[in-house]
Amino acid sequence: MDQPLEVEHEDGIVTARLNRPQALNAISSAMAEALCSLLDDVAGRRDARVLVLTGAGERAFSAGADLKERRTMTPAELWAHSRKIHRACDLLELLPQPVICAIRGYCLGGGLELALAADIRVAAENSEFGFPEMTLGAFPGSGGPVRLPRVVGAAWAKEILLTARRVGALEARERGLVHYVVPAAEVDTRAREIARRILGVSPLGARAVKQIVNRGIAMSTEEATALANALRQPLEATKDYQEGLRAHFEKRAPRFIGE
Ligand code: CO8
Repeated sequence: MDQPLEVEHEDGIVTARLNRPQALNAISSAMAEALCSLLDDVAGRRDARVLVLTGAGERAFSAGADLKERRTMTPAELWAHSRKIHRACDLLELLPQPVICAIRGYCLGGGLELALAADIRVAAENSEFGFPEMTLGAFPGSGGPVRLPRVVGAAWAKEILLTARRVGALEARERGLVHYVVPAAEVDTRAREIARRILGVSPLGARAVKQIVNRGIAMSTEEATALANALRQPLEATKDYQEGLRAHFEKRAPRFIGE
């Protein structure tokens, strides 16, 4: 039987592919579970430098929580399923390594919540984004109303949430919801190009800067500066810092080891 999540490790890049294309990669309990255990594993791996999250097929990154499975659930099971998707989103955001989300087609509900928890989003021209939850009697429960305004600002976030309308790729880029819009056939290539650039920077620096941006945005300037200093100072005592300086003067690419 096909796995709900396909995973490949190659040269420091972990690719995780939501793999239920016949159901537009709807997030089943099994998929959410698999994603959580992968993220728990990747968080502790030094050989994993970047995660690329994508969806199988051309039609969808993910059309959100698996509504067919949810139809048969008791209220307790529904909440457990929602919590699991929320946990996957939180683990993505908190993952020490940078996360790139490669999106083709529908990116709705829980799918958009996963994408919002990533650091960089590359979208195909055919992508469509939205939160249909408001039409389902609830609201996005995995961090959508918290993360969306932090990415695009409160005014636009409210309009998208309150109207539940679907947004095309170009509008998404204009609003800063996605970083790049490219033809569908080029989405994976662009995501890998970005991943390879990240492989070229200091791994310890990348982890630290992700933390500062994620946590600093909710802090006062003073607190965020103190956090930046606390994370920055130890880097100067690392082998990678010496290697970076050496490589600069030797006019070559640095060979970082994450120490
Ligand atoms: N769950 C399960 N199966 C799905 C889902 C889904 N979310 N989305 C699509 N599918 C399945 C369809 O049932 C269909 O399967 P089948 O061929 O076996 O009937 C197949 O994927 C293809 O879908 P469609 O035939 O519907 O394709 P269309 O191109 O006609 O439409 C749409 C595409 C517009 C994306 C449409 O499928 C759709 O509206 N899907 C549901 C989108 C949605 O509402 N997602 C949000 C879910 S809620 C969520 O993610 C938050 C967590 C839960 C909170 C719940 C609050 C009540």
